[in-house]
Amino acid sequence: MKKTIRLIGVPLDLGQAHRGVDMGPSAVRYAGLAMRLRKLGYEVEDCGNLFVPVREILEKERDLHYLAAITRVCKAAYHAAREAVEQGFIPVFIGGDHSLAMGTIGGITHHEPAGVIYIDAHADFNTPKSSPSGNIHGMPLAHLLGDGYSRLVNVGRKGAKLKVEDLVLIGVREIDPKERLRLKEKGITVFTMRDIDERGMGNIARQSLDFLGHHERIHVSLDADVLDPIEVPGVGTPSPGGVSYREAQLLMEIIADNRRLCSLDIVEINPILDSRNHSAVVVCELVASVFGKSIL
Ligand code: 6HN
Ligand code: MN
Ligand code: MN
Ligand code: MN
Repeated sequence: MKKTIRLIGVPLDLGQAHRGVDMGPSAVRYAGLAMRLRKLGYEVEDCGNLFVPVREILEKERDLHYLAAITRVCKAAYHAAREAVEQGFIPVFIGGDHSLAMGTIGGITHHEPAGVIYIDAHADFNTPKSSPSGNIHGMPLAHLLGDGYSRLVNVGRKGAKLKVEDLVLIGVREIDPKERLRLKEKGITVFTMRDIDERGMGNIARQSLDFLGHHERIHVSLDADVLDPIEVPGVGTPSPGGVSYREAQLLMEIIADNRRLCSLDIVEINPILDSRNHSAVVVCELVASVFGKSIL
């Protein structure tokens, strides 16, 4: 018996500057994610969306980068993740911007540690001090490792949720100057686009899974902007020179074969910047692959 997948929408757009990522959950549902997964033999339960306040009513929080509201949403995501794990579900969080990962990854690791494969054009390793933008979606990994706003570091439970050896980044090609220093100082494992170009996605995928070999459970956090914006234009922070659709498929297939996936975030899809919901459709195909779709 395959486990049941639980879909949880998180229409959060407060971690960055553009409206539209809050529509990610609708775009992904409209692209047919639940049906796609049922066809693979899973039971799928859609829990609807977590509550996220609309940006227009938070005018006063803008200069504070919506810290209080993001903290509340991350707390709700933490509890949803924790509960899904306790009840034996595989939670799939549909964002929303990447700040939600501070909640989901915290909740997934509430009882037991897990390995995290973070797939993103960006390193999301800024602190409020190192960030040139102040946007909180550029900061989730820093907070998960214990640095940044104390409120966000302590979401769900006190302190860091991940250790350096629990995390690999794949697909990175855009890092801010102080963020780069922080990554090096902490010794974070980063596979950049150059690594993928030189050694091929297959090797990078297998090395990442080996690096996390001490974990029984793997959480995947998939930022749609890792894909090349020519193929996936519907993202708020596009970065040229990204992963091709085929490379992303291979990565998903290798993760699926490895059979340790316990939970997933899909984030940063912005249907306003897309055409005909293409980006959400592409991401749904990748999700199907990470859940075991095979060509033959
Ligand atoms: N994302 N490094 C930039 C910043 O503003 O901190 C971009 C972050 C993008 C974050 O795409 O999830
Ligand atoms: Mn990201
Ligand atoms: Mn990104
Ligand atoms: Mn600021």
